[in-house]
Amino acid sequence: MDELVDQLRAILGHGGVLDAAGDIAPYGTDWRGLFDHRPRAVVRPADTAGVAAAVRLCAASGVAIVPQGGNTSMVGGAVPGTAGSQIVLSLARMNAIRTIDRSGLTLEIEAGVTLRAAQLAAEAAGAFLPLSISAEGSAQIGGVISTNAGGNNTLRFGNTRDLVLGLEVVLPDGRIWNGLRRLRKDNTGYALRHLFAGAEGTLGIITAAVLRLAPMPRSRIACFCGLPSIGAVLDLYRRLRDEDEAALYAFEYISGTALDLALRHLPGARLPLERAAAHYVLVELATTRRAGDLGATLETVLGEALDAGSLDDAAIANSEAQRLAFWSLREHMADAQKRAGASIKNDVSVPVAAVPALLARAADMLAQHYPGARMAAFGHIGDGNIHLNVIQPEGADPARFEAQGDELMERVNTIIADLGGSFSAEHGIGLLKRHAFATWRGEVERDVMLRIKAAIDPAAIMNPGKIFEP
Ligand code: 2HG
Ligand code: ZN
Repeated sequence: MDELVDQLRAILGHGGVLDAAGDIAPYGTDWRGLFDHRPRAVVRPADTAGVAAAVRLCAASGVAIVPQGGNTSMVGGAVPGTAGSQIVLSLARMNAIRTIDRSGLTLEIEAGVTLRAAQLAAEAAGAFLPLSISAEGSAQIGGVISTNAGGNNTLRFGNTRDLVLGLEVVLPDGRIWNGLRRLRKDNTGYALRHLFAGAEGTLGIITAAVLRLAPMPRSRIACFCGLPSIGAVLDLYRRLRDEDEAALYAFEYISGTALDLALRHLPGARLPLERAAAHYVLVELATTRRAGDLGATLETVLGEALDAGSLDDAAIANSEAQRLAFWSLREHMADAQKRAGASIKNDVSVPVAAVPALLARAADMLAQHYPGARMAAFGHIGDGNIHLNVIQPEGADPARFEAQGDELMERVNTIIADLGGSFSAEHGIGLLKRHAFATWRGEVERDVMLRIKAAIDPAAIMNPGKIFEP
């Protein structure tokens, strides 16, 4: 190991390798604080050739590599699975915006560019990157693609993989696959880019990508609504979708419990409505059309929902600052819940129509088995993706509550399976859910995945312990 670290230093320079305890500690801990496994060292290559050289050295010594971007994984996907023996490869220094093709609407960037920086680069060129997640200020593109992150615009533009036209990947043997094509059509054998997207770094290290952009909307309007029931939330969703699906860029759900926690724990947060409600949604409509009158569309639909008894109250943002304030409340849900104590996160999805059954059955299950635990559900309800997060009872011991995590998740998963859903909608498997993965996926599916893994990474050095149990 010491020899490997010396060799890595020889090729990457002193600034390219960290191994002092204080320097490497943050790379071993995930955002949620669930895992804490120090890597042996952290390498920070500045270019693709540097990544390839580092991977070749690790491969020659049979040492495992953990690719890491912004370290915002919700499932421990980007930290070592064991302490002291793995090398974290940080992509943070590979942060160049390579090219923007304004007429072809594509963006080529390196893996270490944060999602926020990528959005701003697109915007500066007059285009729109239709990908937005709460962690976008820190999450880096390589990790976002490796997770196949979803987020707020999925209902209109798809998940991350739907935006990936091309990839550059360093394979576990150190070869570089240059698949940086920017074609809309390219039916030439297996779509490898889709294999690496969502692979959680287990098949190789994404070093650069070509993303599909969209035209910049000419106008946007955001609205914060209070609603009496979960049925009313779905009713409003269907009305908006059927009125103008192309303009429905986001439809985000926040339960009353989740909103209360945000108001309590986020400094300066306030409810944008006059009265509290049982459920809330944040709607965003946008259009590239010159004549598109989003305000009229929204008012018509809200008026109908009000008449039908599906809406209590609504506030339409009257300035860009107010629109951003609505979004800030939504995007800080995870922070608020972190401050509220130990939480067990269930990032689940079901067919949209089954969301009311999911919430009702989960509430019954929690009342029966975890009295006092708070169900702080929120999320991307238009995709049927609910963050069914359960926060510890007030005043309870966080460690004792956390210890019930696997059992509680299993109980949620039983409901999810019954409703034809998924136990991991957008956060992936990582270290956290790998035990559930084994039972969740059938024999055939798991066998095919393991064969793919073995074919591309026969020595199992690429992010080992993620997705599959060792
Ligand atoms: C979000 O939608 C993220 O804000 C985080 O996916 C979800 O904290 C969570 O459970
Ligand atoms: Zn989410």
